Amino acid sequence: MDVYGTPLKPSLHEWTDLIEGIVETGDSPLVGEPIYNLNREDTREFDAIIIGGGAAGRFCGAFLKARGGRALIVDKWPFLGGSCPHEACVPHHVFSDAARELDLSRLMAGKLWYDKEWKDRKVSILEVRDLFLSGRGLAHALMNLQTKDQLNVEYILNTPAKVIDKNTVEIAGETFKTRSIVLATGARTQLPDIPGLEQKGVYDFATLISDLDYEPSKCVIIGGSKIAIEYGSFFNAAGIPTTILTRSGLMSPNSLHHVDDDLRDFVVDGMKVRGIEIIQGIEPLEVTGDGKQVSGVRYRTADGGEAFVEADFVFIATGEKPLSAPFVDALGVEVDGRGNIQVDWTCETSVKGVYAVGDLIGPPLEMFKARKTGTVAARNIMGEHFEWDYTDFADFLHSTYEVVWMGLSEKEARAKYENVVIIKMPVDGIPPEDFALPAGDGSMFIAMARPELSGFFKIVFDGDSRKLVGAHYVGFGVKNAFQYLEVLMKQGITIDELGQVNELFLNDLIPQLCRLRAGNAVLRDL
Ligand code: FAD
Ligand code: COM
Repeated sequence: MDVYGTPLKPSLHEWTDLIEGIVETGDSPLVGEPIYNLNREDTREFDAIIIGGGAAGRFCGAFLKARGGRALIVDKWPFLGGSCPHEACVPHHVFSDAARELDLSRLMAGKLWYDKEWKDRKVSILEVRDLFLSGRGLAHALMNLQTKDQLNVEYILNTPAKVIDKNTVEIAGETFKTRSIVLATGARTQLPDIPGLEQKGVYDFATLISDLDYEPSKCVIIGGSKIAIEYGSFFNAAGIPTTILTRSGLMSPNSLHHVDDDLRDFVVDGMKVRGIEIIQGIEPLEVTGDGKQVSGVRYRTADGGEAFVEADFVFIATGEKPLSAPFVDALGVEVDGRGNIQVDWTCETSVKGVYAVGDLIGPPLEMFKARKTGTVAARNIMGEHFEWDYTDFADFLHSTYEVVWMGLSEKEARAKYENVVIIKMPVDGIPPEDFALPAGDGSMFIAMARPELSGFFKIVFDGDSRKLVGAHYVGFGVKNAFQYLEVLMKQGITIDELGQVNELFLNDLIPQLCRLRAGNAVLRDL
């Protein structure tokens, strides 16, 4: 199918039908047919052919085009945007919104207009999944429409690309020449090496969306990743008894950096309060079952014994592995022990003129890194020398709360600075059930009904320079604030400057508490 050169054609809704015909129903004549948005009259060589049109590849193509270059994005799916709108971040946020609503309903059961039945009610996770599916087509369509009609980037979809050499790519039997190649094929779930995974009842984030066809009644999660916490919190909030089996501790330094101990305790204790069973230090041995349907998980316990937990739903959240093998074979690009393609800070691989971006180059597997590495590769391909170090960044996850952190944990700050000053809520020494703070925006019901669950707040200063060096928050609605606060922190913002910020919500704790202390010539904890 050729869609090039007809502005706003397909329309948004035509794109939706076209994509859904291929992805959802599989009854479209376009199944297996490439979709060409390609200017065949343009005889210029491509500056880059981008293999994979997810966040990393799409942003690479858009930036390169904006810099005056010619980019061609190729994706095996019939839409751009990749895993984020299809099966990863977007459903994750739908599920986390559901978890938050459900948690509030349970905490408020019998109060105000919340039925007292909410306490024990089970809800359908299929319905939440289907709500996501009902909106997904438009998100896919928007990606295709925006990239074609607003960003004017050429692409070929619904067909895989095969790299022949560093200047040649084969797409649907046709050979295309290019000055450089950008690899952006992302990552998939790394399945543990244990028997029983082929049985019905074993899912990951992707097959949960594509395959789940029953309402689980008992869930076991294998793994301790962010996804384990996020999806586990959702399943549990939906009323499915949930057990998390994890090798290392949840939110451990192995998987996440800069996590403050008090913040971790608040999150993990909060999950336990809500009934999630968390078993740490285990080794999964087998997903049991009759060969057709799972019955549970057998695992080695931390003390070397064996144990079994029953389940009709096993969710794998053991991390992801990059889809790099074809490029090692075709180009000989260097990878690390996990298969992550090795790049320098310009995103160039060990093969000159070949770049790699997004999840394919390893952690952090986050949208900001995917999109920005795409633009980093584009800048360098277009002649600008541009380096970006993405190893330090503000981070977040969801439990039934939004959990956000940046900069140094208290422990890290104490190791680095002599005079560390901490401002935090709740206050040490007062029982949390007597202390309805932080009571951030969106937590007011919880603060009044269950003060001890209202949230957690800590900011960390170097008392000598008065500079902010870390911030940690559990509550709602702070991701936005922290993404800008991180920039200010990196620029060296002080407690005095933070105290000058005008708060829009009365309990925005950073400005008000900084203001209360900023008058002190010698800073003190609060
Ligand atoms: P992808 O989006 O996976 O894109 C790769 C593309 O390559 C795909 O479109 C695929 O079809 C294509 N492809 C593969 N092989 C070929 C081939 N041979 N030829 C052509 N095309 C090919 N990050 C956040 O920042 N916030 C979140 O809330 C968040 N939630 C997440 C929730 C889940 C459950 C998961 C799994 C991840 C989440 N992430 C989140 C991470 C985020 O989704 C990824 O970091 C991001 O999508 C990676 O983008 P990418 O372009 O590298 O890869
Ligand atoms: C967003 C996908 S869901 S992309 O980053 O805009 O391509």
